[in-house]
Amino acid sequence: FFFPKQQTLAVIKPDAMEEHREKILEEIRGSGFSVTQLKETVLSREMAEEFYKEHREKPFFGQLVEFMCRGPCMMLILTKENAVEEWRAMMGPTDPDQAKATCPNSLRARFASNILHNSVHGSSSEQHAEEKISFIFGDICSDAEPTGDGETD
Ligand code: DGI
Repeated sequence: FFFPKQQTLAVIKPDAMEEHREKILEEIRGSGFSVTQLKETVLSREMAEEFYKEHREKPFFGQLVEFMCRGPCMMLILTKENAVEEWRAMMGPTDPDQAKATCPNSLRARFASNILHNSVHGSSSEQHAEEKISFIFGDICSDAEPTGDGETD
């Protein structure tokens, strides 16, 4: 089957940054994803709230936001055919207990501590990917704009 190239947003969450970041990056590259953008950032509370706004009404929203801004995250744009689905498959289910039972090779089965501290994020649809990529990387694109100091291309 042929799938068109697709982009997704991947995040290495604060719990995985110290011990597992390099391993996760290595596995991403080894699985045929191109890392087309990458940046390390500490989310502000406001950004974390906006990032997970779909979960605003959930009982775990407060702890989710707290966790996501407790330290640096690695933000990545991954490009590959069928990237959204393939990255979700590589992450495994949200809950690492379920991941261990059903997808023992997945990143969450190996690196996540619990359903909240679950190491990685991936967009759940192409539309979400587009929205979150411009939310996270929109500033980089505007930084790259000409500064208007007389230089032309
Ligand atoms: O897309 P996922 O990250 O797999 O899962 P999601 O979009 O349903 O939830 C977003 C994040 O919210 C998830 O990665 C961790 C957290 N979360 C989800 N369900 C629970 C949860 N946190 C707690 N404490 N309890 C939950 O049931």
